[in-house]
Amino acid sequence: MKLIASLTSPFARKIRVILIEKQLDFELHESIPWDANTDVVNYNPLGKVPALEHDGKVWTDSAVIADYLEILEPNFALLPEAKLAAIEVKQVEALADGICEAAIAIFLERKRPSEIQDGSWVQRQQGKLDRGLGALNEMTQGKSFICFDQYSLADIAAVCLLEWLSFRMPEYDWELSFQDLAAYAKAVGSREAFKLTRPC
Ligand SMILES: N[C@@H](CCC(=O)N[C@@H](CS)C(=O)NCC(=O)O)C(=O)O
Repeated sequence: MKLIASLTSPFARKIRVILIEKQLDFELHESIPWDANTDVVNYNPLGKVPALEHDGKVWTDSAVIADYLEILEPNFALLPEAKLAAIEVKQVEALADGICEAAIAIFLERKRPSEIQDGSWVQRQQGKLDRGLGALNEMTQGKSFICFDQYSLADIAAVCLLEWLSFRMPEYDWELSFQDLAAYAKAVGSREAFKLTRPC
């Protein structure tokens, strides 16, 4: 099994955490999608990481890959068996991924020369970020895990997002504004799978 990933991608990190939690062996094929000589397009026509090659097929998009791995290795389940409960977990994953996309859009916009940056675009994305973290903060108040008192894909997606924010947008002090979320993320982030994949 080959994972095509960059070491700083929060979406690719979700998959690295899942592979470690499920004790699945994999070869890490590092590829940075923004590099001129990237080979990511050989695996994903969208030119995005992560992609997972296994058994002659290539799976793309972290949510799809997460579903695939859940079927491939049901041990150490990251989704509840009941279908509706599983959708609840996937809903939180979609929220975390959506917040991440908004944050990355801001990060990329800020890399452009300041005179051509679009302030109203950044503001729109910032709204998604603030409201999204507010929602996650409510979901984690006084809780160890987001869904059903159980570690799940929802927690993996949320913590990969939150740690990416601390890594790439340190000026956005989300830990101060969302203290329940910060305490939750610190606890979940102490798991070995997060320590082994933390971007530095
Ligand atoms: N929805 C996708 C998002 C993946 C994504 O945006 N990955 C970024 C790296 S963090 C990427 O490869 N960007 C390259 C590009 O957009 O061209 C997923 O969950 O896998």
